Amino acid sequence: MIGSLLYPRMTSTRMKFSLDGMWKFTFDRDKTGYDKGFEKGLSEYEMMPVPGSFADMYSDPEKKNYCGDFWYETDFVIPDHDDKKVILRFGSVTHRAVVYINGQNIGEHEGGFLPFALDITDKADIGINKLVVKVNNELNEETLPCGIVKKCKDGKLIAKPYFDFFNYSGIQRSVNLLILPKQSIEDYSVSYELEDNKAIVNCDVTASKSESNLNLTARVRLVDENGNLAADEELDLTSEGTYNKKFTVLNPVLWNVLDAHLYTITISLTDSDGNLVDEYSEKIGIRTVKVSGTQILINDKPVYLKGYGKHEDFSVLGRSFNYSVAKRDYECMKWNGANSFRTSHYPYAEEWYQLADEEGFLIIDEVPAVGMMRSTHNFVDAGTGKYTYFFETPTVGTLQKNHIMQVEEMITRDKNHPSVIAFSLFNEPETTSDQSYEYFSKIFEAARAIDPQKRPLTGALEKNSSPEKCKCHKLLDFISLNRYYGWYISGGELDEAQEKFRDELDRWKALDTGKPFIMTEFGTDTMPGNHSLTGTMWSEEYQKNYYEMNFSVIDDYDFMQGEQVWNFADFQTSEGIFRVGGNRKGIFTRDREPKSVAFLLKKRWENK
Ligand code: BDP
Repeated sequence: MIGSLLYPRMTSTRMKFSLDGMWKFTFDRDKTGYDKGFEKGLSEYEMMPVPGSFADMYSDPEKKNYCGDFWYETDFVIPDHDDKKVILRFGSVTHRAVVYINGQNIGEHEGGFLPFALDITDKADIGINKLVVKVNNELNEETLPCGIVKKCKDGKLIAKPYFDFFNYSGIQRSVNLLILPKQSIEDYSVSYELEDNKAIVNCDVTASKSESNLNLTARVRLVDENGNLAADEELDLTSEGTYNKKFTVLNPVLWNVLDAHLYTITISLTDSDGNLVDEYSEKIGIRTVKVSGTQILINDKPVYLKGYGKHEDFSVLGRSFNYSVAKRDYECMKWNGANSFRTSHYPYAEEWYQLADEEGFLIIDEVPAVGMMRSTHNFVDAGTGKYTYFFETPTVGTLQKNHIMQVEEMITRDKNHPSVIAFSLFNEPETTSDQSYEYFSKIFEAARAIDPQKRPLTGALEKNSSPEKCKCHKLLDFISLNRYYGWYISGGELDEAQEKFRDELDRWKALDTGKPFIMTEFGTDTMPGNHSLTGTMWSEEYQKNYYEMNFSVIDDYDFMQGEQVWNFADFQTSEGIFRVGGNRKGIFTRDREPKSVAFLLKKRWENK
């Protein structure tokens, strides 16, 4: 059961205290933390930033690459709060956490990219409390993202991800203490239908359950950007603690691509005497998303996606959120005319979506279902036809449960963002077996059931998922292709690469799926400053020639409704013979300076 994942906000009824800062921290190589009583407090420690990814703090490779258990500790104060409830909310802890207050286990969470909130009202004291978090960053095939752990002779663990990004870990997003009314707003959702000059808004509200809930009245108010009241409605009680109302907004100012218009929504609960019990406010945007034939429609108008596959990745910060980096990234993306990105390969910090809401950016929101092929070089193996029987494993049922849980958490968290126009439920799994179809049909079913806006669902398919062999493309509302013709396939031979790319797209065309396609990944590793008149691989010229070739193909197929190049910026990966200081497919360097191809994209996207 998912608790409230509402973004932590101050309102007239809610208090929020940040617990971010320097926390005590220690590795637990031999897993003796419990013997040493760490859950009650760390007897040995250094200081570590929260939020932060511990790996990039260190000069010692053993620490940077540490895999296993590690612990954090901080003291925090709960102020006197009358009869309110106290919630501890973690933005994300990678990959799993067990939380202790004053030595007592108060909850656990699996999955490193989504928030969780624990009700600690009866488990903590007014005044000072000790908070300890045991974290584990091991990878396996039963949780997301997938990988394995190699155990060395000396007992040391080494993470072997089945994915191509560094296994950054820790308390990577903010931690907040919330003081909320006993009966509070737990969740709300909005969905829209457009008719001439009006929007029909369907609003659902869930309040925390308690006997007196029946007497509470829920209201929703919408205020536009100029401060004008656009709606003020009482919701109907539909069952204990749940409320609904469909109401009309006349002449709505729609949220649009790169033309964002937001309304402030305020949900309130009042008691039978009219006293305010709880209030929650945030910004939403009125817009619809549909797939119609081979087009993706925003507010019933076709949109062509231009942009990036990204990562949360920056020097020193690792995967932790930072407003300045996010601002810079949006500036870079706007500079070259992008309108969208995919949160490859995991849900990002919530602030990314808030900024996209403000900028009019379109997000394909991806769950961390990456590494569903047994390979530490799946980016290479994806091209070779290698098959690893991933979905034929007995433990796949456990993985599926975790996968569904994360899909539900992601959609619950992100459903009200106008920027989120689709959910991506996987990246590059083996999709050629009946088992994979069975596996994913349940995942898609769960996502369809939970999304109030019934947004399009997709998943990124690798090369082995060909038109002839892929069993899962039927599940997708639009088909996302990751293809590296001219890099992993026919690298350095762009004519041959072009032929192969066209041949594959012809075969998809012949299949007549009737659906839109998006290129969700294509790109070449490129060392900035490496120039070559003959355009050899790894040079900035090769990257340009590669994209020119790919664009010439993409432009010849009407069902192609978008291109998201791989990757926005160079990013950190596990080390290996295929990676030079990480993955170099960035259009920008890791410090966000353009490679030559960025100007090519600018020219193309500003005119497309
Ligand atoms: C694809 C993966 C992506 C990799 C990319 C690459 O989806 O995570 O980083 O290839 O090789 O297979 O650059």
